[in-house]
Order: sequence, then C-alpha cells, then structure tokens
Amino acid sequence: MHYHKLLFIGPVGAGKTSAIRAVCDGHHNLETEAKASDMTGLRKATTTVAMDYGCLTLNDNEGVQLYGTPGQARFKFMWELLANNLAADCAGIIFLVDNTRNYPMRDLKYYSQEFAELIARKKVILGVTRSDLRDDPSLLEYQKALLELGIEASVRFIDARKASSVLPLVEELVGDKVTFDGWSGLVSQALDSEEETLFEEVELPQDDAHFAIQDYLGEEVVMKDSIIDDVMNLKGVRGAVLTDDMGEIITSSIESTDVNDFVGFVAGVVNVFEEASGLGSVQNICIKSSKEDNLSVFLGGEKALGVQSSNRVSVRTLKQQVDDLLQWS
Ligand SMILES: Nc1nc2c(ncn2[C@@H]2O[C@H](COP(=O)(O)OP(=O)(O)OP(=O)(O)O)[C@@H](O)[C@H]2O)c(=O)[nH]1
Ligand SMILES: [Mg+2]
Repeated sequence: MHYHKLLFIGPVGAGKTSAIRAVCDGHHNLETEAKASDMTGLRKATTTVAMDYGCLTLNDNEGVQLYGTPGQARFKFMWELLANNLAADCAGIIFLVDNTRNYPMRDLKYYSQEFAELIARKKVILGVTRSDLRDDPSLLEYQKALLELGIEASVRFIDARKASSVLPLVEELVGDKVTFDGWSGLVSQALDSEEETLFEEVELPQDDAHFAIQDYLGEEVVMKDSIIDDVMNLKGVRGAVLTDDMGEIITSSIESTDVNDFVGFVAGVVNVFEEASGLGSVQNICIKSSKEDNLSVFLGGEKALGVQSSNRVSVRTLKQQVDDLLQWS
C-alpha cells in the first residue's frame, strides 16, 4: 500500500478535525478532542489537543493519510512534531481559515509564519470555511494577502463538514501522484450521503450554538471580567488587569500598582493617540523587555486588558492566544 500524506493547518475552529472526519474511512480515524473548557467551549464543544489522523483509501494500492494540527497555540509543540516529523514528507498542505473569526487575515499571517518552512517547500491550498455565515473577506482579498505573504496557493470557499467540498482539495494536491482516477465518483457518493444527512438535520431543532455563531460576526471584541482568569491560564502569564476606557481599574491580578496604573494610563490616552496619529483604531500595544517582564495591552470596545508576561514567552504567541480568547468570548 502506498500512502501520500496531507497536513491540515489553521486556527481554532477552522474545521481541520471536521474536514478529516468528513473524508476519511471511518475505521481509520484518530482524534484527540478534549472538552474545550475555556472560551472556545462557548462556540464549539471540543478542541484538538494533540492531533487528528485519518486515512482515505483510494484503491487496493493507494491511499491518503490526513494529519491535522491543533489550532490553539498552547499545543504548539505538536505543530513542530507534525511539521518536522510525522508530516514532514507530506505531499501538500490544506490551510483552513474561518471567515467568521474576528481577524481571519491575521490568522492567515500568523499560521503562515508558524509553518513558513513547510509552506515554502510544499504545495498549498487555502480553504476558507464558514463562508455560508459570512462571505467577507472575499476570495480576491485572500489572493492579495497570499501574494503579499509570498505564498503561491489557490483559494476557495469550502464547507469543512462536507466530504464533497473537501475531496477536491485532496485531489488537487495528490491527484497527479496517484493512478486512482475515481475522484468524481467519490464526490457524487459524498453528495448523495450529504443529501440524506441534510434531510435528517431539517428534522432537528436548531441548537443554540447556531445562533451563538451569529453573535460573533462583528469586528468588536467582547471583554468579560472573567477574561482575567482565562488569561492567567496561559503559559508565561504573570498577571492581568482589566480597565475601562477611562483607565479605571475594573479588576486585576497584578499586585504592582505601578503596572496597573500604567495599563490604565495607556487605556485612557489611546483615544487621543488614535486621533493624533491618524493610524485608525489601535488594537494592541506591546512593551517588550530583555530584562523585565513584557507588558501587552489589548484594546477592545470599552475596555482594555493588560497582560504581564515572562520575557521568555514570545509576545507574538501570547497575542495570538489572547486574541483567540477574546474572539471566542
Ligand atoms: N456553518 C459552517 N460550519 C462549519 C463549516 N466548516 C466547519 N464548520 C463547523 O465549524 C466547527 C469546526 O470545528 P473543528 O472541526 O473542531 O475545528 P478545528 O479546526 O479542528 O479546531 P481546533 O481543533 O480547536 O483547532 C464545527 O462545529 C463544524 O461543524 C462551514 O463551512 N460552515
Ligand atoms: Mg481540531
């Protein structure tokens, strides 16, 4: 049996696990899903903590092995293991981004950088999911962004839940490497069974999660007071403080009044800075230090979140993690 490997990458909830589940032969599937205990849990019940693995058998001699990364940056050690070992010899990468996240372009950039070495060596396809819920950014905008990032990849809207939508991506990446030519048959088989499932779904009452997703379509981030506890769970975080837009401290786990006051000061003056600089709305201010802790201030709506973190933890990774928390809240 000869196998070709594909690696799925992309942010939390982009549909990596769903896509692998949709196309693989049922009995060849491994998922490492855990209940999403933090804010991710409000949007979907589980998250991948290690990896996904699935196998799509094409014929007696050929198959495709599908590997999926966890989206959350706190499971980053698995990104390295998958990119450098398990899937280092993959035939291509299926990069999924979720169009309903607050900043899908930022996700695209972040994961492009994290998987830069592998991306530079492999054929890549970008699949934009959840476009049924939100069709902006457009495919053209993604094409432009890829060009700016120096990545050669085709882009398309897909539904990660449907094999009929995911299979063409698999074909595009491995089609010329296999003798198998029954792709259109696989797609029509999938379409048939999806029709049956759709019919069954109509009978089910709409679940809350469906409506919950609609609430998150705005660009505005929501900061609840509980964000402090969630941020404190992130690696390297020593303290966090939440202030209102006037710089008044709402709640804090930082002892130093100087640090709290400084975050309050940043939150209070940022409006003035935005007007004076003409830079538009400022979302994040980072103060990096080689000796002391780093301080990052996240500005969202009417509140500001200050995070004090060890300078041994990358500010960029921390920023992605906090962004994840904010947009899943
Ligand atoms: N409406 C809609 N929902 C989608 C689409 N694609 C995927 N989903 C849903 O989005 C969610 C994706 O979740 P997962 O497949 O767990 O995402 P993941 O990328 O594996 O996430 P992590 O493992 O947490 O990084 C699931 O609830 C899917 O049913 C789409 O095109 N439209
Ligand atoms: Mg997953």
